[in-house]
Amino acid sequence: TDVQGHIKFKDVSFGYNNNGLVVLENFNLEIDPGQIVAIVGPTGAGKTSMISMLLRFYDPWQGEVSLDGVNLKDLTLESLRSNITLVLQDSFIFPMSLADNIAFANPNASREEIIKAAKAAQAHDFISRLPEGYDTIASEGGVSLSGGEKQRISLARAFLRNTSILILDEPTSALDAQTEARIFQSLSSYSKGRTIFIISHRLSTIRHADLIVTIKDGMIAEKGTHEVLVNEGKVYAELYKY
Ligand code: M5T
Ligand code: MG
Repeated sequence: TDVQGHIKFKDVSFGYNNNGLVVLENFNLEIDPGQIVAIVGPTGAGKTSMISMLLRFYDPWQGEVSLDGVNLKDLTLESLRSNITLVLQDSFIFPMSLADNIAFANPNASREEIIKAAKAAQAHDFISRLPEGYDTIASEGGVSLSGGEKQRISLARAFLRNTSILILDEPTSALDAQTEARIFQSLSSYSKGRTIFIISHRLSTIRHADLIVTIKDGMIAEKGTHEVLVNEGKVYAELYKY
């Protein structure tokens, strides 16, 4: 069940039931496949909430989210989630070899494919420097990895999973700016025929995204390329100053 990756939020209103507060209101966004879309906004703006609806961790109070023209509610969770890969800030590393960690969702992947994914995630160099390389056992009695190394392992895992939709929610927060920029370059070639969402507070990283969307007060404040938004001098331009 391969999907194109055409995503649409239509008149979505959403909040969490614990406090009744509205997080997103009249939220409208349409994304074509093949785009790298950066989601930007102050902390608490609703960025993670928005992508949580794509995986149906939560459903909208009103309006609908659709994939290739089909309301997400009309898809099985299994088919939806088999087409979406989500990488979060806190990466999960299993107590097994680094190769098996990267191939966790693709147990039949070849060593070549694993290395290719690791290279794209800027993980290949540090893995190669370990005495046991890709056969190094992570954590629980094995080697313990730094936060940034863990993030790169989970990015490699995500690249290898090879789904039409990839969502990165601050997955590079522990990396230096240069490594993050290199990963963004890999993303550009990886993005062909896919839809990629990237949430990052480091705006230098996402300035080359095809589309930058800023969220403020539960709504889309503006969208466009870096150049356009800087010139508009509103939310994005303000965030970009710091
Ligand atoms: C948006 C509230 C949160 C904030 C707003 C996850 C979660 C969030 N909230 C809840 O009430 N319950 C929850 O389970 O919703 O939060 P967000 O979508 O997490 O914001 P963000 O991703 O833009 O912020 P950040 O800090 O990751 O940049 O009012 O309290
Ligand atoms: Mg968040």
